[in-house]
Amino acid sequence: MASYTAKDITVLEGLEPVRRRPGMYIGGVGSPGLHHLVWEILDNAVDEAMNGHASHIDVTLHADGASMTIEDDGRGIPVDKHPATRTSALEVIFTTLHAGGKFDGQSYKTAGGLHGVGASVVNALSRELIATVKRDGATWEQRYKQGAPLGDVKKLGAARGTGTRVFFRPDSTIFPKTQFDPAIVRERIEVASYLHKGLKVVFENEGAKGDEPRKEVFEHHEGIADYLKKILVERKARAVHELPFTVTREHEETGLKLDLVLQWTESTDEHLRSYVNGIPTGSGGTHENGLRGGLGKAIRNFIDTHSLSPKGVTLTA
Ligand code: 28F
Repeated sequence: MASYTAKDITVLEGLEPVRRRPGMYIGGVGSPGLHHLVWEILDNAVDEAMNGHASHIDVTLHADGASMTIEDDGRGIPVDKHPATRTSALEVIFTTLHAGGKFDGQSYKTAGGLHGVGASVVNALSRELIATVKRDGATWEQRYKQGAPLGDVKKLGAARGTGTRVFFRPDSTIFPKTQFDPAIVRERIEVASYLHKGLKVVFENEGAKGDEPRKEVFEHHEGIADYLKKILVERKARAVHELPFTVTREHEETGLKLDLVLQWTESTDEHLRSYVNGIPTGSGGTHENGLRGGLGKAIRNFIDTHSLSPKGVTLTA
């Protein structure tokens, strides 16, 4: 037990607890819980992009309004069989609850969790889920019902490229309402596309909720600088300088990346947003407070040198 520490433990268990007490895993079975399923799958695709392996994500809300397909052009979830369990990695990811800290001695950790971890929760709470992987020159597929595989991983035929696609239909025996809200999905995709510079997300609403079918492309090459511009327009805050202040740094020791944009405006109020790996870190946390503390001097200096004292500043980070 010498090298065995609590943080290395990976507990793998079946999905029954998820169906028995869904609220423990997705917060509840109302609208936020239903949309949580989308965020779990979308986050896995975004993680694959953040790790530098994918650049394009397609999100489709199907015409019935109660099923979705999310696809990335990443490496594709491995389909080979684990020698010890004789089960494919794909099946393990979709049918096993990952309660631990490491996976197979290799860490796939991101701030949002372990790579692929939420997929089994989505599967458990779906009446139908189809995982399709393009990898090693072929297309592979496995289908599930309420989290249980309907068969083995099947090789469907030759394929070009790589990637992962997940179709799922939430289970109406779990969720009283299974209709997704296109506006909620759209907003989440839009923010993700600003936070992850260069990521391209195409959102297709096939016509759910009686909407006209439409496709929207979200891609921002200037990342949070573009987000800041949009926020200024929304808040009707007029800029006092054209270009935002930007800080883009990578920490030498840890490789952690910092991305910061600041804009002074004529508005009297201050506005600050912060994220860690795409997840909002609200007021009162160390990320915002640390930034505020360090920025205080910079702000006072800017105000003094530009004689802006009667007016406020808008800070967006
Ligand atoms: C539409 C949702 O879930 N995309 C994902 C990957 C890629 C890898 C991966 C995911 C491997 C063994 C844990 C590929 N090649 N989109 C997604 N793309 N998960 S989820 O790996 C998971 C680990 O078990 C991947 C090499 N390493 C990782």
